[in-house]
Amino acid sequence: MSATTVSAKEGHKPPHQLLSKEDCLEIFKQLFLARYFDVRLIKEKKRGRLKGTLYSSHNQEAVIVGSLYGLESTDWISPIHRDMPGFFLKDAKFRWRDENRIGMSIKEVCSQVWGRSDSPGRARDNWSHIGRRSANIIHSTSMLAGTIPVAAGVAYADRMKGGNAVVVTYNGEGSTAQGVFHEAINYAAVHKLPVVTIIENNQWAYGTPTHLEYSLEDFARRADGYGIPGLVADGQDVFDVYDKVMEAVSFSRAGNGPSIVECKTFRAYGHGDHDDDRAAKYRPTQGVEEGRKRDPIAICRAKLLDWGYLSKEEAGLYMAEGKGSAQTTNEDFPPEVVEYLNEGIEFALASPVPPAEEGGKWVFKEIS
Ligand SMILES: Cc1ncc(C[n+]2csc(CCOP(=O)(O)OP(=O)(O)O)c2C)c(N)n1
Ligand SMILES: [Mg+2]
Repeated sequence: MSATTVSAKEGHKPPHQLLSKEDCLEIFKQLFLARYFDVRLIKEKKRGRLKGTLYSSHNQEAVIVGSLYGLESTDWISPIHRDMPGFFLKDAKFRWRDENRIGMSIKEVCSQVWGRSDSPGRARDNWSHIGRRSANIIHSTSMLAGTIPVAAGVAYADRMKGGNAVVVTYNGEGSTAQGVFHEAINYAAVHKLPVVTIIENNQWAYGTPTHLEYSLEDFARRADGYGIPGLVADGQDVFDVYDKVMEAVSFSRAGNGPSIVECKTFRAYGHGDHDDDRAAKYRPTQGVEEGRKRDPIAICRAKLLDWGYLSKEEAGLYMAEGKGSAQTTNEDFPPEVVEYLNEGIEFALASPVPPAEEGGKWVFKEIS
């Protein structure tokens, strides 16, 4: 088996060709949902209803949607700061509102973002610092690459219990320079653990461009040092992400061990919204325009048109691509997308902010 080839079978069909028309349309809608989450939260902050830093996944939605869509409910994920929609898109296929699905609801995610009492973090923190065992979501931390060793442990435990779960971890390309990235993947490789490490190569780690992060073109080549497959996906094409992640997941599920999938994408805005103005200065305008050009919603729409899954009229109904938060309106998104997020935001706004004197509660073990 070559380090780059997971499935080398002759005549092997790309996994997306086995998706139904309904699946493809659901994937398209999920791209809108992920984008809407982003632009709407920025609007909420601008109108003064939300505080805290927002880490935009604008233009990176195909990585999140395409990697999650083919997973089993029992699989585990570890989203981080760039992957907020992943928390509510896990196991969401055709059942966004189903309370029995294994993932988080939009209400949980919104109340976390708003830092309210009913959130998983009970207002002790906000944004992505959540996770839950029963949701098969590994708790996100601020320590880059810090969830990969946890993922290896989760995979090991599941295997000992006779399970067949695969654990998918999400990491920016910058985090691959961390020592723990190497240690954890090496451990997973040696023990043949079913851990798929996604590298979201959005070309920037805060203010550092990729050529100052790594001396090779493809971060997927990091895999060569561990003797595991390293695949490269077009991170703007949700179906290519789906194909590469599904190949990696099948490889792991069959007992062959871990792999890396690099998804090439582009960070459309600043590192967080606090960095938007600065990023406009440290990044060349032409490069930013170039990087934003290949919008994942537009690329998916063109494919669905080509495959006959959308008529021209249907394809033109919602045009969210290429627009920043200030340019979009609710009419650019399917109504069910707007309704779903509205439910989350209303829940968050109705949830109380805890009194300040409760701040230390649940932080340390209570000894009575
Ligand atoms: C170990 C560690 N070092 C530094 C930081 C500060 N930090 C947070 S995000 C970030 C950039 C991450 O870049 P990348 O991994 O490419 O992810 P992206 O934000 O581009 O999605 C840095 C330096 C951190 N959280 N953890
Ligand atoms: Mg990055």
